[in-house]
Amino acid sequence: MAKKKVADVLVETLAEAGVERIYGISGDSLNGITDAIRVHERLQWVHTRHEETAAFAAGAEAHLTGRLAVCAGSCGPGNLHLINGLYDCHRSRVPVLAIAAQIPSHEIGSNYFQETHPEHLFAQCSHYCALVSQPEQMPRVLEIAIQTAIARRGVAVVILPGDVALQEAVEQGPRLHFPAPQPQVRPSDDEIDTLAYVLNTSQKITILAGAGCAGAHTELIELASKLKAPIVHAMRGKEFIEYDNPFDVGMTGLLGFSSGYYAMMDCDVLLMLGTDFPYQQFFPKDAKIIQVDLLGEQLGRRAKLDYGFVGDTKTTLNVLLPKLEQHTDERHLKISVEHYQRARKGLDDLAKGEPDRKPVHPQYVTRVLDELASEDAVFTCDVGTPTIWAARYLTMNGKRRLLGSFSHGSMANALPQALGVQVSHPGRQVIALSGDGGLAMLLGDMLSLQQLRAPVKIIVFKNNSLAFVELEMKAAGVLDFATDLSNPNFAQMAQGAGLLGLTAETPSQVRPMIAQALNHDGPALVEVLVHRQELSMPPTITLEQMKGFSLFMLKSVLNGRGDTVIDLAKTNLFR
Ligand SMILES: Cc1cc2nc3c(=O)[nH]c(=O)nc-3n(C[C@H](O)[C@H](O)[C@H](O)COP(=O)(O)OP(=O)(O)OC[C@H]3O[C@@H](n4cnc5c(N)ncnc54)[C@H](O)[C@@H]3O)c2cc1C
Ligand SMILES: Cc1ncc(C[n+]2csc(CCOP(=O)(O)OP(=O)(O)O)c2C)c(N)n1
Ligand SMILES: [Mg+2]
Repeated sequence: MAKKKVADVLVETLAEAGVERIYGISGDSLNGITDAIRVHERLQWVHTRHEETAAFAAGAEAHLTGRLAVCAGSCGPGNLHLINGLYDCHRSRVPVLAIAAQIPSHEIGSNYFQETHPEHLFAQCSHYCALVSQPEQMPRVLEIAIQTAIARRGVAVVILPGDVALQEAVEQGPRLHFPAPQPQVRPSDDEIDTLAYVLNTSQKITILAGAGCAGAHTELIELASKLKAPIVHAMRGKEFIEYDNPFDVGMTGLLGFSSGYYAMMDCDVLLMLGTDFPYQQFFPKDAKIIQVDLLGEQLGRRAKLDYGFVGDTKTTLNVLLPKLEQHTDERHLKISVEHYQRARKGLDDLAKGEPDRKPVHPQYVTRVLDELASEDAVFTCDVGTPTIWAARYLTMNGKRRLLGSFSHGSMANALPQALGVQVSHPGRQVIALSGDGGLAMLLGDMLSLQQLRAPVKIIVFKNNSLAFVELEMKAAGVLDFATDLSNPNFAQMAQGAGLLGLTAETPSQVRPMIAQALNHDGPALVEVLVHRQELSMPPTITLEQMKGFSLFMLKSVLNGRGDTVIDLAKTNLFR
């Protein structure tokens, strides 16, 4: 029998770790690996058109499954292209392994053709990055990378020169055979007693919950019920917190609801659970703040704390709940929930389509999509105004999922993330809410949908501009410039690439066309000609107030129309 090569051991080790596919683009330095995949019975090669797409796609797969996903790039420019997508994976704390192929090992250091130094390049977007320079290191280095990506939830990179991949292996297969550890992380008994005491002796408690509450919905609702506390959520928590939740008062932050803002500002105690909500100006100054997070280094990062505890949300709440007394004063909760209902109604009123009134309101498009999408649809939204529409008009239900580039904030994420979700979840309805700028940025991977038979549905918010940036420019008191987009007919381009392509110009076309796309047996794109200045900025704020501030530094929440920024800092908290 032919001796195994290092590349064979790499592929077998990945398969043994539960990896089903590798996203990437082939190249000379990757030949050993792609050839080993070719003959492997289970591992699949997913060919994208840009390595950045491969990294975003792997991150999306990992987000959905919680398990390791893998991408690869050839030496030099091939793996350099992975970087922005990997930053997104790393910031979103999803376990992703990147294989960065390297130039021939004996040329390293000679400024050889395509030479780069991935150890430096990937250092900031990974927890682990190591060069395999000898066969003896494999599979140990790969297994360390896998363990690091999973345990620290982020990116790990293995750098493998093409010639080393083709050398004879020393070890013949994976070294590690043990089930994934399932530790239970929670504060000590004394700390739980302290936490219970503080909560039992406080009134007007608000919970700020984030993505770290995934899997703890029941416990979170029970907690809010015991404390009579409104629950504000941070954006990445939306998919886990908003549904079946009578305590929901919406999101806070610029894209949030005034109700979320007030519930946080007007509390005596703020209890942060599994959140890294980044905007300091939205935290109360006088309230007592308590934070529980799985990672100790997250404590106090965003707001000054009175108490910080390390624990997994579900495990912590399970030991805390029996120690909590039932609160009975419902005033704070009632005021917050009623405020939320008013804010929600204000937004819902904007999501109407008046027949044949052009251009279409993007809120209406998103509302129709929300109504027509399946019970367990997966949505991805581009950074830009699609993030606003997704945050405000997509309804989560515990089965649906919502992904974006929420922590890294990179444009062009929606299509690549949708691709990764669709390839790894073939039966599921996957919908990308794309900006016209975002779609164009990684447009090449529209072609991958047809090639990979991935029936992703793309909804393009065609406003012929970088509209979110226009908004930021208005907020900063500068005239909009450099934001025009002269766009092609995306529907025709889609048709040319083998997708169903449709253009909706009027509100009355929106529903039938989205329905047609969702029912289409294959990839489809609907471009909707939407209002460019849907959120026209804000006559009530003076230039002087704005100057020097980015939109995100303002202590303000965009109201539904965006025609006023509610300057909450100056508003009386009376509701
Ligand atoms: C254009 C744009 C506008 C945005 N505007 C807003 C806005 O207005 N409002 C808003 O909320 N966001 C907004 N965001 C998103 C924002 O940047 C953050 O990504 C988001 O608020 C963070 O959400 P999170 O705290 O739920 O998730 P993360 O930032 O992922 O934080 C999760 C936290 O939970 C911890 N954790 C993980 N697992 C567990 C566990 N099992 N138990 C306990 N802790 C755990 C983690 O260590 C981490 O600290 C915007 C993004 C973009 C791109
Ligand atoms: C890679 C990258 N480049 C630039 C930006 C700055 N930026 C944020 S939103 C945005 C505009 C997005 O335009 P589009 O996709 O058309 O969405 P719109 O806001 O117009 O709906 C830009 C340029 C970014 N976040 N990421
Ligand atoms: Mg645009």
